Amino acid sequence: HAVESDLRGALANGEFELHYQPIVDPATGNAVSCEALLRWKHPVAGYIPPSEFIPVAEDTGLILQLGEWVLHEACQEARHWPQDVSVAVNLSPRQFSEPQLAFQVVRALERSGLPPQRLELEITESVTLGATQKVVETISNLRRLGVRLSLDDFGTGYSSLSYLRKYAFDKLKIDRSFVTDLSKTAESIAIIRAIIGMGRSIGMVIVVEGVETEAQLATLREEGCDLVQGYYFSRPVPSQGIRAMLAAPG
Ligand code: G
Ligand code: G
Ligand code: MN
Ligand code: NA
Repeated sequence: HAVESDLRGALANGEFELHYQPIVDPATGNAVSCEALLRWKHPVAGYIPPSEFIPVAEDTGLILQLGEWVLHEACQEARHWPQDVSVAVNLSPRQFSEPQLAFQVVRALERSGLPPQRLELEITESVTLGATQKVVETISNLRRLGVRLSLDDFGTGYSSLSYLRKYAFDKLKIDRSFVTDLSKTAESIAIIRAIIGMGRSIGMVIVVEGVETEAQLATLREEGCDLVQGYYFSRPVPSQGIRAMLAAPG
């Protein structure tokens, strides 16, 4: 596993990259946004996935600098896209509990010139479990800036309907674990249907992650989910790849 000094060095040497994965309208196949996913391009070891270094960055506090880099990079990149699709940036719980987050977001928007409506922030469901006043304040500060908020990995924690109402997220991203069995069991369809109905009833846009097959897509279309994301459409790809994809939709 990475250590703090490796991560500081990597940040200083420009070894981090963002890859982008389209989030698609199932009716048209067109991207409406793209999720930025962090990669460490190590000069010797090659690409290192976030699971190997995000926890270290969180523990050491380096996530604040790394997260600021991600925000800037993602906003700058989205300015180069040939369509006005949004960019979605993942925030870790530690970033979310820091008061400077809203300032970092403002700076990234100002420097890049990206309109706030084109930035989405993804927050994992476990963040809401703290239910602190601070979390509520951070969310409302971010919303006032005009950025969109998504609740990520939904279904892996214990959020209730009342939680979702209280936090006023724009999008609900149903965790990919719910999609895996979709073509196999009636229960899995019933669960997705229930989550979609629940999210809809409080005005959220429903995104289903981890779509890998035509059969899964067909089921999700039938269930009326708003947006889909997964390897079936595209793996996360580097900047040149996403620019090419957005330049030649369909
Ligand atoms: O792309 P991949 O499956 O390797 O991503 C694994 C995890 O890393 C996901 O939970 C994702 O949300 C998280 N992640 C990816 N990019 C970032 C990032 O820029 N910041 C934070 N905090 N988490 C990220
Ligand atoms: O936690 P978060 O939802 O941010 O993580 C997204 C992760 O899911 C990324 O690491 C991305 O690479 C991965 N991912 C995206 N689409 C698929 C898919 O269709 N199947 C699988 N297994 N993983 C996916
Ligand atoms: Mn995510
Ligand atoms: Na997720």
